[in-house]
Amino acid sequence: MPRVSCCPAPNGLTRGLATLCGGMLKFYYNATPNPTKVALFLEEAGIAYEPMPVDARKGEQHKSEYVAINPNAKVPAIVDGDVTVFDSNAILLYLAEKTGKFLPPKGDKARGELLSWLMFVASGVGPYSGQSVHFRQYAPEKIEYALNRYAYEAQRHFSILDARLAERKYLLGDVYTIIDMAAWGWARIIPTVLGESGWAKFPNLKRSVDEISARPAAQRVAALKDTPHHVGWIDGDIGHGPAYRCRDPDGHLIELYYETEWYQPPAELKPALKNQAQKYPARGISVRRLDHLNFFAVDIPGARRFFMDKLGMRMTEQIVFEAGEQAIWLTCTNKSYDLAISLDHSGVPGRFHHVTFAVDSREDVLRAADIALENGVHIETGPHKHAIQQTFFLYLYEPGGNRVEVANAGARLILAPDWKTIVWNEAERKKGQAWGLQTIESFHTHGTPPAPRKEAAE
Ligand SMILES: N[C@@H](CCC(=O)N[C@@H](CS)C(=O)NCC(=O)O)C(=O)O
Repeated sequence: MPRVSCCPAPNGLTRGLATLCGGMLKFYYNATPNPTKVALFLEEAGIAYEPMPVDARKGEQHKSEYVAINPNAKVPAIVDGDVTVFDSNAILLYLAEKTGKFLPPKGDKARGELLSWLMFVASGVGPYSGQSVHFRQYAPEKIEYALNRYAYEAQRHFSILDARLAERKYLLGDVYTIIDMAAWGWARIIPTVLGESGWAKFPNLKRSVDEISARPAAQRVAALKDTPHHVGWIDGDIGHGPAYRCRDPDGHLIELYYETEWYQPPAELKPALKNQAQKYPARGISVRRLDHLNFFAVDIPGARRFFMDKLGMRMTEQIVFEAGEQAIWLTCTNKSYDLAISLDHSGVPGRFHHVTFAVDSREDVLRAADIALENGVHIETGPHKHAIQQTFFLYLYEPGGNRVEVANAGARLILAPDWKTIVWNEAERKKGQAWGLQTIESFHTHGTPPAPRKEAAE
């Protein structure tokens, strides 16, 4: 099972859950053949990209913002920094040359062959297959001449690919290249292009399509089509190796990864006992661990289903009012919660609520409040004891406006595999926190980034 990046590391290292933005290659696509071959390349090459769905059924390809990217008003297109590339085969060539991946080994013969087959797919396989689908499925009247003409030409082009693959593993020989990806984009829908018996005459092409479709990258491409959560892979980031990115229903960007860089303390922070991450600094208050994250969400049931059904987390506590679910506490370890999600009353999706650092004792939380007071750090509420999960808490705003919680390391262990979610109702919540402190109003509205209208009234 991959690590969800909201799991705190046992050595106290933050495997921070990244809410990231900006700078990434933008991929404009829908689930049709030309964008799909580019999606395959992006996945095969492990290029991080931001999926930018273009709904052609709603005519989004004709919007002026998109036509500024692709004057041909079709998908796919990419925006890579200040470079914009449209037309699927041009994109494949651009990305292959940029990354040096999925091209034949250097040499004139291979280079010439690459260009010939790429143009063959671009000018023959794609357009004839596309027109065959158009006249079979979309033309308002069935025109026999057009049906036969395009089916015949599509079939003739596929038979040239099939004959080539009878003698070699891939279209250029032993090496898997962008030509195989370009051909795969169309060949995988042969039954749509030629009808149910379409595969009968192309056993070699079928072998190639099946082999490519079984590659993990092609399966991730299928996921792009099948779920709105999929984002893609990145090679790695500070402290961790390759990560799979997806979005929860509110739009928070989530990373899943396994390989972790373990913290090595510098010489002056080496602990006396090696089963401790670093020396106790004996200054201010010391953080024991990154305890949990709290997101705001406008759709709590959607968030619950995503984190439980898709990522396998368990729900230990929950607030449910007559009006619906208000908050959930989820775990992916044995600690009673790693992630909490609260209803955002501002109605703005995808916001951050707080991050919690756990300290050793309740006394440390009181000391943190004194230090905040002395240093002009805004105390939102607390110290007090939570009713839910029972930790001793203090909420502060760091200078950037993000809420930070300092809490004692009081989250309990959930060892029962059949733990039953504790559900709190409205009357119970009206009693306030454990010792009666009412939950402060800003707790339901203050998040980052700010929600302009609601927070102005705060
Ligand atoms: N030569 C272009 C053709 C692109 C193309 O025809 N895309 C289709 C989807 S596969 C499309 O955008 N169709 C919507 C439309 O025609 O309005 C390429 O290879 O990228």
